[in-house]
Amino acid sequence: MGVGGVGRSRPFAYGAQVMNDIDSLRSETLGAIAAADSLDAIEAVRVAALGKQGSISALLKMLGGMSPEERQVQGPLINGLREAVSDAITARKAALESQVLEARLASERIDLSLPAPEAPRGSVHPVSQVMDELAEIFADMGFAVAEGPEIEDDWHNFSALNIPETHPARAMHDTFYMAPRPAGEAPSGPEGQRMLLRTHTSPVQIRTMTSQEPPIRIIAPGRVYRSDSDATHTPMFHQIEGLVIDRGIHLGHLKWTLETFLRAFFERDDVTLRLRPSYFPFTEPSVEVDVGYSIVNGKRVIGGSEGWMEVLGSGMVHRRVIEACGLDPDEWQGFAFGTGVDRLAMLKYGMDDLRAFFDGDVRWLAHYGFDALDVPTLSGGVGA
Ligand code: 2NL
Repeated sequence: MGVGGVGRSRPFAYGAQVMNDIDSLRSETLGAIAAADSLDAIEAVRVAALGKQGSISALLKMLGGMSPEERQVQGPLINGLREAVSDAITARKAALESQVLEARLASERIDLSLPAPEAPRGSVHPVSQVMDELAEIFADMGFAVAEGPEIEDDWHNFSALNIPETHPARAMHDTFYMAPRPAGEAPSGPEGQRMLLRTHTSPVQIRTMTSQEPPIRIIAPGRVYRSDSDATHTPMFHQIEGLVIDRGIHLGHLKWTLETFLRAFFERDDVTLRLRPSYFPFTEPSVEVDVGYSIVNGKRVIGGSEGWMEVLGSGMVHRRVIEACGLDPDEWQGFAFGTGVDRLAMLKYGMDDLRAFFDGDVRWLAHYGFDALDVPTLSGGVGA
């Protein structure tokens, strides 16, 4: 007979009948407990015996209908049965639980003496690493990092920088313009200006000059875009520009700043600078900066004096640019500079193909990338 059927099928009968029931229930239930081979099975036995509709619960309910004398005899017997079954269930459950745990421990065991598994790891792109190095070097000289939109308007990218409508940099082959709106629709930018992808990070400095009071000391690193693509040019590349605006700023401040920056970046004290007169619409005078290099194992290395290599463009901020930003050029002067981050990375870390920078080839990244924990700091060194 099934354990679950005991309570329901038995007619109420006291005395010898009840004692009979207790004995057979005890052996049936204890047998079922011993036979239960899973936690689910033991739970089923518990519900059938001790649950609301269970066989032992039915016996306990019968106590209420008995005479006091009979209850005094049957009560301890039925309660004894309930306790014995309950204890047996608890013990069996504990045994089954430890069996389950043993099985898990056996199947999930790991050998902690094995070397760590080789997991795929990312690396920091040389461009990101160099940007972090530049931010660290300039932060030490009191420069903040400024950022701005990559989609710009004509005024911030060109007009404010004294670049006239006829300047070749505005020509279609250099600048990526946003598609013009169909006739009759609202113009894309402020005051009907055409929007474009910034061709340099100078508009970030324009935005800083029009929104902050001088003195200003900022660097503006970021992506820039030009419609140009060959072995040494990619349509997107990275630039960093620097800007200082204060009273009484002159070319000497510019030269010291660039010299200090280049010596820190290339981690050599023998970096020498050569300033050559040049032309940019936004600076006057304008200077191009060369650094001395030497040849080691057939490769150019910054430092020494075997030749000169151009690394930067710079100059004193043109008074028309200062005026365009709403400042009085007789009170405020400044210098600015700009250079390519990708090229700086190539020079410092000996890479010779610019296009590999943007291929996303994991083998190249594994070779030239940096460990995520190798954060450049001035105290720990900004180099590799
Ligand atoms: C180069 C030359 C340069 C600047 C960028 C600049 C910015 C403002 C005002 C004046 Cl807001 N000048 N930037 C000045 C001189 C040179 O970059 O060869 N870049 C790759």
